[in-house]
Amino acid sequence: MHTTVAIVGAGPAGLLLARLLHARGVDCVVLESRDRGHVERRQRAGMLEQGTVDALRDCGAGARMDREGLVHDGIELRFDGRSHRVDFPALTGGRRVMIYAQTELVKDLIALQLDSGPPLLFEAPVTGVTGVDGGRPTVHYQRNGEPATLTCDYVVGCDGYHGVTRTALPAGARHTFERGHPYSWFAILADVAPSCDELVYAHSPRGFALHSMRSPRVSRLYFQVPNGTDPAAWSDAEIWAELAARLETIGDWRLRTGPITARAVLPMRSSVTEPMRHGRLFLAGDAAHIVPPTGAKGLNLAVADVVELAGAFDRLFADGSPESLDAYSDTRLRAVWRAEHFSALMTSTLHLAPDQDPFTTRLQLAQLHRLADSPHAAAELAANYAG
Ligand code: RFL
Ligand code: PHB
Repeated sequence: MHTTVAIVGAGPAGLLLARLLHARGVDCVVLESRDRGHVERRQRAGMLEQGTVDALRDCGAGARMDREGLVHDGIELRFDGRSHRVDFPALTGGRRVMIYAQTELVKDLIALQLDSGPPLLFEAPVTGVTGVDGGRPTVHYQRNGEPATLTCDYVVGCDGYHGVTRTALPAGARHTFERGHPYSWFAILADVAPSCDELVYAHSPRGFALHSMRSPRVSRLYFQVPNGTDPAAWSDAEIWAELAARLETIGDWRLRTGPITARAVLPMRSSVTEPMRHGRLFLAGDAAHIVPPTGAKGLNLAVADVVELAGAFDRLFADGSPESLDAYSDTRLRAVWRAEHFSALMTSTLHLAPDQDPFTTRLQLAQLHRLADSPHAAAELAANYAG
């Protein structure tokens, strides 16, 4: 088999890139290691920036998102007995965000792809990529347990943090910058109407909590826990009590509770691999960078990478200009590091480290009061969050 662009991984980055290339008449093939059901059920992100929403609409994948997604105009910060709303449209000249689950976005993109898109092969794990320094790279993968190959002009690694394409960058040409965090997120999905209209980010003496949602009937909540926490060790009642203790810190606001349908403990990681290109191999999304979820940037960065890449391929194939493709890594790394900076700031402002001293807690509260009292500081947060 031969194609122009081989895409490794059918997460949001790989699926959207395939759509964008297909719309521009560029031939591609997507290889995904897992089966369709697994990819469609993986619970992950939920907050889409305006730019992500626009990209999905532009490629014809926005119809269900526009019907079922929840448009939000702000977030609430809760700290020190105080509540402060950050109003995105007012602070950013009209930008808004959309709550629409990554699972649903992935289902929409897969349906489009199988209906009218270029080939998408499930259960086709890629084992390696060779020849990216030469003119014709080869992607090695497994099909029904047998080795198979796909030759191509370019390879795009959209295979996430645990993928294999990153290792095709020679060790001497690749640098990965990484930081761990001393806490994880306990994540739950619950069949209960959200207790708030917009997302609530809470700094509390017991640690961070976030109230998000998936629909008018399904809530998504997170709270920080020590690394290594076993999600099965908490009863449903204990989970709700902990969330209530962290979120019910203002007035008579009460947390609604209901049946918990999914739970997981997610370790947090910050990681950037440079460069995002080597020869004919490009990296996009989590394959190149991971951010802690506090700033809700992971999925949005993955989408922005492939929008940039699709435009750059278009300029190469349509009028022979390689400049945008050559600039891809530098262009995206600047945006990636800005997002790492924002995510690190949100994370360190809202979470309590295991051995945190009271001075640091006072500094966090000073930062949060400043966000609430200074329109300038709030505008900076809004611009970063809404994208
Ligand atoms: P994905 O979604 O990880 O997709 C990568 C795809 O590549 C496949 N793959 C391979 N395919 C073929 N051959 C191989 N050798 C392969 N190895 C892997 C995988 O099966 C998969 O289908 O990366 P992508 O497309 O870059 O999308 C990025 C987003 O998924 C990610 O940034 C966000 O979901 C991050 N993230 C969150 N971000 C938020 O903004 N808010 C969240 O609440 C949030 N929760 C999460 C998350 C990421 C998580 N991971 C990666 C563990 C929760 C989790 C659990
Ligand atoms: C989510 O809805 O899953 C979500 C929202 C905002 C975040 C992280 C996760 O910062």
